[in-house]
Formats: sequence, structure tokens, C-alpha cells
Amino acid sequence: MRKTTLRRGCAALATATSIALALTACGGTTKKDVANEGGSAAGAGKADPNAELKKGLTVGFLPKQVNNPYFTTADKGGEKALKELGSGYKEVGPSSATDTAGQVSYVNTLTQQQVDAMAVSAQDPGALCTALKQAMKNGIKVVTYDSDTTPGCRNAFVSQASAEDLGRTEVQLLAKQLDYKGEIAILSAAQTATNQNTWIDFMKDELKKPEYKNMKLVKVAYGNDDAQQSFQQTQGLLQEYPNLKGIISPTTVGIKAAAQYLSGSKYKGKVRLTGLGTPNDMRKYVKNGTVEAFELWDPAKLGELAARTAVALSSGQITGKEGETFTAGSMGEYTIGKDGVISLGKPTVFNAENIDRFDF
Ligand code: RAM
Repeated sequence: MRKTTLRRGCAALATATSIALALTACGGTTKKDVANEGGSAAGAGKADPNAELKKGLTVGFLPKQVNNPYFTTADKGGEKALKELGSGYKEVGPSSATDTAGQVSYVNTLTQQQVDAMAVSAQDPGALCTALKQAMKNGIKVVTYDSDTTPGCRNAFVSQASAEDLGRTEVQLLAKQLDYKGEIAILSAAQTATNQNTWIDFMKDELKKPEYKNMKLVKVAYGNDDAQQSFQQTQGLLQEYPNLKGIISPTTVGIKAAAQYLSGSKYKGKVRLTGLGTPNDMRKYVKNGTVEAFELWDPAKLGELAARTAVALSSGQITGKEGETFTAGSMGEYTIGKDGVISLGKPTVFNAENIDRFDF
């Protein structure tokens, strides 16, 4: 693979200078930046569905946060698939879910190390764009997984499920438990997180339907995928809104911390909680009556699909264009959708009846 030297610019600046300067130079994300990032990075060259899968590649995983068990499981799924495919794996990433500048510099590190592909879960949709485009100019294939950037800044996005389905079903799950009545709040991750923000937009849209006329979203709080902050935010929500009846937390760190708080408080079983969590984190809260139902996909499968997509892109089997298909090993055949999105499938709803069948 031909690789050119890293060009000067914002991306290079982020590694070469202080984090503060890099942030100023590269900027955070505004809605306008995202809206202006049109086009797609897919379609460079032509896909050859019969191309042989290359071996000996290196794929770098860059999660939102390295010490988050969700990403540990996801990235292990990627590592296992790469081993099977005869390629190498590495993982780099920040330990905080709000270290956007750190993520930028990790993209630059992977570019300088000349990996063949990278799989990135974006903390912020716009902040990584310049660095990711630089990586692609250097011949590196870029897959986002879990949390996207914008279509022009990566070759493909491996999505956990339909964002619309996730947003709407979380409201539906909570509404049933509340009998469609009362004040509710959302406990999210980082304020810039692409995935959570997309789901929240669909939650708000779902709440506009007439069946929810007696439910009111009073606040969206941010726990930054930090256990302590999420716990404190839950406590704060209940102090600020004593009539709160339900919480949706679309983050594995948030829902676990909220469940921990509720289960040790007078609100246990009274204030309903749902969202996205892992069965292993949530088992005890389902069994002790704090949580009735919540959902998630299998993070290991998400990581595996991201790895297999990266290898298919690097091998020329796909370019990221809508309509292209490829076989992701034993996971079967996937078709690339609009804007280069590849969807893992439907999430699972976990409750007291089925939770013991899952171990992740
Ligand atoms: C957290 C992260 C991740 C999200 C899951 C549900 O671990 O925010 O991005 O997909 O929750």
C-alpha cells in the first residue's frame, strides 16, 4: 500500500503542540460544522467483491474510552476476528470519554504508525474529521463503529442497530412501565457523543406522539461515561425533580450508576429506569427489582463486524458505497446502506425472564 508522508495542518498540529492549542486550532463541533460536512469518503476506486481478503494487515482500534468495559468487550471481539483473519490488532485511546483532543492525537499516532485501517468510536462528530481525512489521504481505511463522525470523514460506519429504533424503543419501554404518565429525565454520556445525541433526538421525536401527552421530559443530564459523575447526576436529578417518575440512560456506564443509586435509595422500584446496559452489569438490579427491562446489542459482535469491515475495505472487496455487499465470516452477509452505514442488527431487550441466558 502506498503511503505518503503526513501533511502539515490541523491534524499534525494536534500531536506536535499542546492539547490546548490543538483544540483551539481544530475546534470542537458545532451543529453547523456537522451539517456542512457533506459528501462521503466512500467510492474511491471500484469494489471487487471477489478480491481475496488480505492477511498481515494491522488494524488499530480507537474507542471513545479504553477503561470502559463495553469497549473492552467490543475491542476484544475485533481482536479475535483479526486473529482469525491472519491480521494484527492494536488498541489505543483516552481513558476519559470527554478527551476529544486526546482522541485526535491518537488518530494521528495511528496514521504515523502507518496502520492499514483504523476503527474509531467518535467522542465528538466533527472534532476528529480533519485527522481522519488525513489518515485516509495516507491510504488508511477508516471505519467508525459505535459512535460515528460524519460520512465524509470515514469510509464506513458500523452501527449497533438502527438509531431510530433504539431511540424510540427506549421511550416505549419506559412509557409502559410508567403507564404513560409523569416526569422523565435522560442521563446521557458526554454532551458531544454522536451516538447518544442521535438516539436522544429520536427519543424527543417519539415523545411528541399523542400517547405520551402525559409524560414530560424535564432534563437531559450528562454523566460523561464516568461512574461517579453519573451517580451524582442521578442523585441531582431526583433532588431537582422530586416528582420524577422515570429515567432513560442510553449508556452502559450511566445506567449502571443510576441503578446503583436508585437501588440504595427510597426511589427503588418507584422511579423507573431503562436504557442501554450490559446484562452482566445490570443482572443484580433486575433481580432486586430496581430495573424491569433494558436493551443492548452484543458489543463483541459490534467489534467483530468493525474488524471484518476494516479488512474488507483494505482488501478492496468494498469501498463503503451504498449497495455493496460482503461476507463478515460466520456473521454472514452485510449490505452497505445509505451514507456508508452497516447495521449490526436488532438489539435485545433484557428482563428477569431472559437475563440469565446472556454473559457479557
Ligand atoms: C457506553 C458508551 C457507548 C455506548 C454504550 C451504550 O459504553 O457511551 O458509546 O454505545 O454506552
